[in-house]
Amino acid sequence: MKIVILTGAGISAESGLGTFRDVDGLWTQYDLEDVATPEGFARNPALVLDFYNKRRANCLGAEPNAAHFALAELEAAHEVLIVTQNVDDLHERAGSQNLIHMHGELLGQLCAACGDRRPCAGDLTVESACPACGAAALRPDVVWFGEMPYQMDRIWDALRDTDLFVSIGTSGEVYPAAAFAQDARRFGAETLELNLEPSTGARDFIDARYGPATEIVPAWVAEMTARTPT
Ligand code: BJW
Repeated sequence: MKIVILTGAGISAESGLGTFRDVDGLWTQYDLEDVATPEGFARNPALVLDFYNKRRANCLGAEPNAAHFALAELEAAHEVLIVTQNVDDLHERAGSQNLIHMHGELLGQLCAACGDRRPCAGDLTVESACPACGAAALRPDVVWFGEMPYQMDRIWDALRDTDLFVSIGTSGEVYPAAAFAQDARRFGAETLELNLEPSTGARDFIDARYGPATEIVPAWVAEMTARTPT
């Protein structure tokens, strides 16, 4: 079976990485206009680089959880594409192979002057020079509000072609990901939401299961693996 899985911050919450919009989420501590927009970066690059340096350190200290590992195992039984909004690397560390980081990666750097993209060697500062062009214009390789998410053509092709679309641990507040369930349904796919609680877009899903990702994702994967013809 072809399965497209959208993941959000909720799948990494039990690994100790904060979500954005929950009661103790990042957007209750920081103004998203300041740290997650190109305009905020232009106003105060040091603040934004510091925000992402701390997030990168948290990410490096975190471990994949049972939900990440279960999704990696699902690849052995089905044709799986994970589209993650998360900028952490927990899916790849759990072993997932077929993965798109639509909002970029914390461990990547992007030169705002020449567009060079590569893994970052450590903390970024306003003095950090681009290895390709020398400009002191490095930023994290993440997608901020008003910017185009990565690999959208590949994602829409997969949504058109999938049998099942599953959304895990995302609030459904941020587009274009928030429209993927509707898109997939229009193209004829089954849709399933796995979340701690119903998301903003819960009505777009045919089926839903609610609970912590480390419990409901492995349980769902076990069912899907058992359904595979031997
Ligand atoms: C658990 C759990 C547990 C907790 N187990 N579950 C007006 C209308 C419509 C759209 C727009 C509009 N004005 C502007 C826009 C577009 C804008 C947008 O969507 N704005 C909204 C605020 C309205 N979008 C954009 O600008 C995007 N680009 C774009 O649209 O380009 C044009 C385009 C046009 C046409 C096609 C394609 C493109 C870019 C969006 C970039 C988002 N960037 C961020 C930051 C990335 C870097 C970083 O990490 O810092 O991405 S914002 C932030 O939100 C981050 C996340 O990926 C994203 C989504 O958050 P997520 O993952 O859903 O987290 P939460 O916290 O919201 O939810 C957590 C969920 O987990 C909850 O549901 C919990 O219940 C659950 N949970 N614990 C299971 N243990």
